[in-house]
Amino acid sequence: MRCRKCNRHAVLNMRQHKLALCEEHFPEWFISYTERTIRRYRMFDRDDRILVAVSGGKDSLSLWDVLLRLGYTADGLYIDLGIDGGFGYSRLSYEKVQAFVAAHPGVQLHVVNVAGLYGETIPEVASRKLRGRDKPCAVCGLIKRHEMNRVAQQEGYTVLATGHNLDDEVAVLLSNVLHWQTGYLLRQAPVLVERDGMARKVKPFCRSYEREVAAYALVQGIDYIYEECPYAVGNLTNFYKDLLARLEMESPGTKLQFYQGFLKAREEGFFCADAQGPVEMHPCPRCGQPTTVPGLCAFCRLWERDRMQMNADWNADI
Ligand code: Q46
Ligand code: ZN
Ligand code: ZN
Repeated sequence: MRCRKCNRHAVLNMRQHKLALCEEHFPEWFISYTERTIRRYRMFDRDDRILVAVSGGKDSLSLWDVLLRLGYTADGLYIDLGIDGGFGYSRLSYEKVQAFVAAHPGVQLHVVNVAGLYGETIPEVASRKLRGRDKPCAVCGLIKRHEMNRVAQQEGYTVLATGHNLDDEVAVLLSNVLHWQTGYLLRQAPVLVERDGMARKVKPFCRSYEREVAAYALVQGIDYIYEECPYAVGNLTNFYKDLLARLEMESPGTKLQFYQGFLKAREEGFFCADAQGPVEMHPCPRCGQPTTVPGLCAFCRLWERDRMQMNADWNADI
């Protein structure tokens, strides 16, 4: 396979774009494709201060790299979840983030240590609250969202960027459609506008295939953690990703069409009207972040040790 631009050996053949590129032209294309996604969905501009949530994985570190190369003001946020999984997952992830920072003088990294701040790691708080009934992902997601918002607000960032790629978005979309989660479909977007004290959230890689992001990290020499979080193994999202990979194999471009078709339907108003009207939000009396039910938000209830087990739907507070 030859590069469309220079006829040299291509490092990646993107059948969905009918485009093969070499190691010089692929990263150029990938960076400009990301810029087009940022502009297309009006994610942010040069005046914004962007906080990139970095996990040490290929997606978030590649995103940070691309935003810096495009000249945006982008700093990082690493949340130490205290997950070991028998191989030091959080420690290894942090080492990758630190290596990235060392290779990019001038960038700022904010670090939140969950156990240091709140007294328990993610597995600890999850086992106290869930009593082993479930994986810690719901608790983890709740804490990460809360901390991203808190740091963005306290440090004056206007935008919170995450490295979710097309494969992530399409797997969530399939799950939301299969279960007709209309509330989640309403909120699944490349940009969630700021409101009620929550930072604007953006996903600049939402139209980029996971293998494109992986190829970008490889070509640019970005060192990232290959291992997934131990709690991600065998989850339903990965099952949907496998199904979608089979569809993509048979019919290249399926994932992109599915996702872009959904976004087009959104733009045409398909998922924009909430039958029950807009959800009323109330500020949490302790942390000030918005919550759907008056009283302490789900995050603050997590740390209420003497009260009854939380039974609220955490996702209601996204
Ligand atoms: S980090 Fe946290 Fe994920 Fe690990 S515990 Fe689950 S939610 S799988 S993105
Ligand atoms: Zn080339
Ligand atoms: Zn709160």
